[in-house]
Amino acid sequence: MITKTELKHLEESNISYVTKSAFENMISNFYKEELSFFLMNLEVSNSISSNNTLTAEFLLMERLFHIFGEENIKVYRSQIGRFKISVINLNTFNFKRQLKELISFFKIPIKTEVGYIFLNIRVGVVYSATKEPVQKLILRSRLALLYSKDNQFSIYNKNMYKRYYIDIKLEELLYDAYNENEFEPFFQAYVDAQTKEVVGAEVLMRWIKSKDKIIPPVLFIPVLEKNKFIIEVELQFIKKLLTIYNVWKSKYKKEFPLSINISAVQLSNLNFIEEIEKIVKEYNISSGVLTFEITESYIIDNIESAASTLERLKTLGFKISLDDFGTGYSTLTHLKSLPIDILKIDMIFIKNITTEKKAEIIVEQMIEMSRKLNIKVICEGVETEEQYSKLKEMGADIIQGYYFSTPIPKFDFENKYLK
Ligand code: G
Ligand code: G
Ligand code: MN
Repeated sequence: MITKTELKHLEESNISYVTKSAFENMISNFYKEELSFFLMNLEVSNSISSNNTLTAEFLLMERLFHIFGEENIKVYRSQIGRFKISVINLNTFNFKRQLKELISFFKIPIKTEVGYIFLNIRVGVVYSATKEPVQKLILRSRLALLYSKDNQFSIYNKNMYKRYYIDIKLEELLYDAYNENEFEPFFQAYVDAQTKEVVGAEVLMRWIKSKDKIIPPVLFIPVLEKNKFIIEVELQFIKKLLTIYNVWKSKYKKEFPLSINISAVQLSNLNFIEEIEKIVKEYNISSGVLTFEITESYIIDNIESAASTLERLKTLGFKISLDDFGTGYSTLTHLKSLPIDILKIDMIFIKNITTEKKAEIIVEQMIEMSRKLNIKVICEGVETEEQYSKLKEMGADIIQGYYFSTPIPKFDFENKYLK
């Protein structure tokens, strides 16, 4: 724990930041002297309040000096919480180890006498061996920062440039697509394993760029997640989905469950959940119709906040489905403590179920365990008759996969299953 006196002391310490031009000159000189060095582009921020960003900066400097040695580093502070730092005379191995040490200090809240300080730190790194003019090195470190995650560092590589230009272009196109309302739900049937009846569907987003250009989510959702635009896009998408649903409901007098995928960025956004609540009221959707599919990795990465977010969704009447189950380091313990209604066994297990005894045993056990925990099981990626029969035999609840249907547009889904 850091005492009040230590904090005060820290804040009164005289940190000597260098100016921008001094920093740039210095790097040029490193070159002339053939010194090897690392350039870090570092961002430190408070997770919630920003009133102690300055304290954060002091803590950061204290750690930096402690880990790298005050004599080895020079710091230019470009904005509040943003720094460019050069570290000289190091080998890569040491540098990575020290960076990890720095980051691990910020990973858990810092306890002080006046309360905890929650900080995020991100670091983009470039190594001098790339021998480029200063401006280019700085740009590269910024790119590396852009592609780093909270409490991680990323080291510049050439592909980042390519990715950057593609991402910028894609961002613009995605913004146009949002304005043109081009995101469309496709539907993939959920089938009762015992009766082969269609009992619902997974809704999968597609970007219909033009009539014959259908873009799958893997190509654009990561960009939307990065710039957080996924929130707006998904809300627009859900409105479109619920409009379709309500038309079907009154036309066919049928209600059936729909599963929507949501990612970590969305679940961590309080406003997103409030907006969903409003939309569901506005569209008069019965409780229990919507299930949210969340991935196992979201829970692992957000273990503290996940429980309360999921409880909140449950209170609002939504069901929770754990997607891609078995692909992370498995969360059997979480199944007990989290409010999960459905578990989706990932297709990597289903794939080998008829050829590998081990896969068969694992799936059988997952089904058995879920039954005991009163959790429904969906088996993803069923592609063959043999796989289907096996799963039916094992007592699986619901099946999804190309054996029954691929994800299809609304008209096909309506013609195939609703009429
Ligand atoms: O349909 P396809 O297999 O291409 O989907 C790939 C991934 O995209 C899936 O893992 C799915 O979870 C994700 N995905 C599909 N639709 C949505 C959506 O509306 N929102 C989010 N966040 N992810 C989606
Ligand atoms: O991660 P998530 O479970 O949300 O991803 C679902 C995706 O899996 C869908 O986008 C769909 O395209 C894909 N999928 C569904 N059924 C099958 C299948 O039987 N085989 C394969 N290869 N992919 C499938
Ligand atoms: Mn899914």
